[in-house]
Amino acid sequence: MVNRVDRNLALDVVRVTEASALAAAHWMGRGDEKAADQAAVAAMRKAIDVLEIEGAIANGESDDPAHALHTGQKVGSGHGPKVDIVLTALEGPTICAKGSHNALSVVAMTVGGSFLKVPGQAYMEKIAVGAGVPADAIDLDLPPEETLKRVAAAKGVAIADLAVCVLDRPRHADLIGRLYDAGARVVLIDDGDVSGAIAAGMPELGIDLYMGSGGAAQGVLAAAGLKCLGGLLQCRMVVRTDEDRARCRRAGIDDMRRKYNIDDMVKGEVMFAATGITDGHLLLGVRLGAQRATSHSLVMRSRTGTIRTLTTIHDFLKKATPSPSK
Ligand code: VTB
Repeated sequence: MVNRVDRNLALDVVRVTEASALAAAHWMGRGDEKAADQAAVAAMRKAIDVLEIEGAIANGESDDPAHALHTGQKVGSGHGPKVDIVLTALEGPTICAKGSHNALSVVAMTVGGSFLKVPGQAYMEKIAVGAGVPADAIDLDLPPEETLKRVAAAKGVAIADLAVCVLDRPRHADLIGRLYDAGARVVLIDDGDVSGAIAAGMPELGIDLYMGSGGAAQGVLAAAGLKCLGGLLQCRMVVRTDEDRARCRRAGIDDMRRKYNIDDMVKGEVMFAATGITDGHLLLGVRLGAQRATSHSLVMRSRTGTIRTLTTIHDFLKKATPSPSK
């Protein structure tokens, strides 16, 4: 029974990420992050409520109960299986506003499992790699040079052949310098570390590892994607202030130094769907035309390991999507 439910749902879920991606795409390159985000959130909420599920958002877009996709929000028709959900209607509002790379819409669901609850506005240290690397190569307490050595050995390549994706932030200056000194290549991204981390799980994308700190909710989304891909990810909360500590406690996290592996963040089988908004490592963005648009999505299930890539043509004459000009 559960099998059939998650089989059918996986393809329903991609309609949700398509809807939010299309809505955000109308705001791509318009310099207005807020409008892009609001459009994506409204479209995602509308589309997700059509699903025949009794859904609850484990990590939403906000902790504010007034937000349409807040943590704890019930979504779906209310009839159907109980489903735990993590999502982001627009991962990378700044990228979308600037017309830059790696903006995505993402939804992951589990029927009968659960996701690690993390506070909003929180950060996690992260390290991700694809399948085929032994689990002990990935440990946040290892120096980056040692991680590179272990991953290169597992892949049968030299460190110079490895490409490491890192968010381009001043806080990563030391890490980036050490990666260069060790001989690795560094692929710097402006935002969008869900895309960067999951790309490390897909060998053909030219990213071997993801390293650095980024949004905590994005860490759980990446865990869902990498679980489907058989990759490895380790995350740990970044706790610098008393307020960080209090936020973690409110989310139910008491051990601030705990290192979370994928199965600690995503319990049970998961379905994952993502649609590209702007071009990125993982997916092409939406192509908007006058009467139609093309979107590119990834749909995956951890139970079967099936990875589907979907190119969808949307006909605006038959099905309207919200646009800023209308
Ligand atoms: C990253 C990035 C996201 O937040 O997680 C980032 O991948 C982390 O925060 O797209 P900082 O920008 O403060 O470094 C996002 O940019 C989402 O806002």
